[in-house]
Amino acid sequence: MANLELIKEAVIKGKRKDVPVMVQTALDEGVEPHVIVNDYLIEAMGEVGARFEARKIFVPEMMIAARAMQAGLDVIKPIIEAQGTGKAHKFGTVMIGTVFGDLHDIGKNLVVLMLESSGFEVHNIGENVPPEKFVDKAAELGADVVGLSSLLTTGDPHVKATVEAFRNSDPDGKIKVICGGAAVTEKFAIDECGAHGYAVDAVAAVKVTRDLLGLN
Ligand code: B1M
Repeated sequence: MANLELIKEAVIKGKRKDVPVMVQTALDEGVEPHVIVNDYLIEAMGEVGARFEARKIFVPEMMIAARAMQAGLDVIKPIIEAQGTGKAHKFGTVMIGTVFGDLHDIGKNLVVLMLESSGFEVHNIGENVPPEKFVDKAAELGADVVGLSSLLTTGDPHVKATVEAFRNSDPDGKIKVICGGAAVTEKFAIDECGAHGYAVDAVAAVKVTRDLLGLN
């Protein structure tokens, strides 16, 4: 039986070649993909963050760990996609990006994956996205829901400015705006920025999206 703790350790140490092999072994042994993602890959990044904060590791090690995590996720992605509802393009169109000044993409990409496999048409507009690009792209794509991801507390003003830009361009609130990411709280997103929704993780992002579109 695979020792799943070793996957976590391998991500923390940035073993990009070993992680996919270990993840595949765990899958072959019947471990559920969401267990590997939530309990080991995401946990590993939490530990990486803690070590960075404690100045035990620095940006290069954090980057190497992120690549190892991504390599593990790449093994799991097709399985989660295949488990999807197969009803893409029927539930609604979601557009998602990481706010201006922020280059973190792993969590956002997980949210994209979960939404896609839950039957939404999802447009990932990338990272470091300024408010005006959010607004213009949402109009161009005919988005029903827009997701903002923010990992840096320095991104707070950009989250606020982006939500505000939607309130100005769409005063009736036809486009629902959801915020998430480690830097955002429900209070900040909804009470202080005026977003329609907040989601703590990728699973919650699907639930909140469904709620806002009246699908639950
Ligand atoms: Co950075 N980083 N980082 N980083 N990084 C954090 C976020 C940090 C908390 C680390 C720490 O100090 N403990 C800290 C922010 C502190 C703060 O603002 N309070 C930090 C910092 C400071 C920085 C730099 C400024 C470091 C520097 O240069 N001195 C720099 C900023 C660069 C920039 O963006 N301009 C930087 C750079 C980097 C790397 C490039 C090295 C790398 C990112 C690689 C990449 O994304 N491709 C990196 C990493 C890996 C991290 C940590 C360790 C891990 C992030 C991650 O991928 N987590 C992170 C520490 C941490 O989070 N514990 C840290 C796993 C991922 C699955 O979780 O992204 O939280 P997360 O996503 C979750 C939820 O948040 C949620 O669902 C996801 C799945 O459950 N979610 C949403 C996310 N978006 C959502 C959207 C939604 C709904 C839910 O709706 C729309």
